[in-house]
Amino acid sequence: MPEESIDHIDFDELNKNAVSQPLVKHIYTADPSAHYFNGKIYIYPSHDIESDIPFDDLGSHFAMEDYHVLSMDSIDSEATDHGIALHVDDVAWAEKQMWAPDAAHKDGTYYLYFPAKKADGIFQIGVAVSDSPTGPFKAQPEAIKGSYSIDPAVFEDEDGSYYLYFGGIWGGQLQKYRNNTYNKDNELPTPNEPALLPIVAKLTDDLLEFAEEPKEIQILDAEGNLLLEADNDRRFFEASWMHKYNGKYYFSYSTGDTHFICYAIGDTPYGPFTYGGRILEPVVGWTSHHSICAIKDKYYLFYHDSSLSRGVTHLRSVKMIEIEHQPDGHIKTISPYTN
Ligand code: FUB
Repeated sequence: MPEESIDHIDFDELNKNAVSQPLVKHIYTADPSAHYFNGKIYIYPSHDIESDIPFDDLGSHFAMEDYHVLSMDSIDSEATDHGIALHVDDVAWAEKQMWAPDAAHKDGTYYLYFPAKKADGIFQIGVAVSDSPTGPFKAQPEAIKGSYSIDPAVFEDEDGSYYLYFGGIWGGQLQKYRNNTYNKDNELPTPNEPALLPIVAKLTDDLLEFAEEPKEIQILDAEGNLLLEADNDRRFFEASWMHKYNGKYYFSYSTGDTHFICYAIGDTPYGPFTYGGRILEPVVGWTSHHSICAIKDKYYLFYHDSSLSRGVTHLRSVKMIEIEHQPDGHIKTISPYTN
């Protein structure tokens, strides 16, 4: 939701009408990546903090330094905060801005994927390992080779393959890359060119490296054309997520400056994906970022908003709500403040 509209919000009324409430209130949390590991819900969010860094379009005021893992015994239980799972000071290659993370589980080991800026100001994605889903996690000494930009989301397919989706424009720096190569002079495409696309790479068996060159995944309109840069209501901005439903692959993402969480449907983890619609209308705060997690036979959207901080865009709170796949495969759109 654009910041200029926040002055007019009656937060007491808005919170009363919200379809869900923050899962924790003692710290600010955002970008929730939720997983159902061994019969329990684990949420891997960003840990938002106050910062005196001036606001800019690159998100410099999102100055997060560590990660906390939350867990819930069931969808109705209180969320438990397990404390610091990883701090930027313990990541040799990273300097600042511990943005949206995700996690995976394989053979009793847990992997935390996270983006951070190096001393040269460039984002890369790292991985840290633990034998517990709540950490503490030990970071690999270097970032994942060939990784770049932000918002890693890991997807375990039914055949045991793991894929890492990533990328985000503006502060996420994706516009600086073409064919996996950085050039500081690269910018966004012009309005009538195809929009930049999210990136995916299959992971190696140890889940620590890319098993292949990262590639773009295509998001197409109903006519089979790539979405254009000017199509701000539908084109990819950041916050990749993948879930599978009824044999189809659902790639979901944020449209950033238009504040929608949208999805596109495909037949393989690599796509192509055809735009399907909106999952979530704009929330309070500039950013919108989510995950979708199957818990027993239902699907839940984990998302965030800035209602607890009364509109401070970098002080967000994670929430959850059930979503519904309709018989034709489309997902019913959620309006976050219409309870
Ligand atoms: O939390 C920092 C950034 O804001 C995330 O990486 C983006 O997806 C947006 O939510």
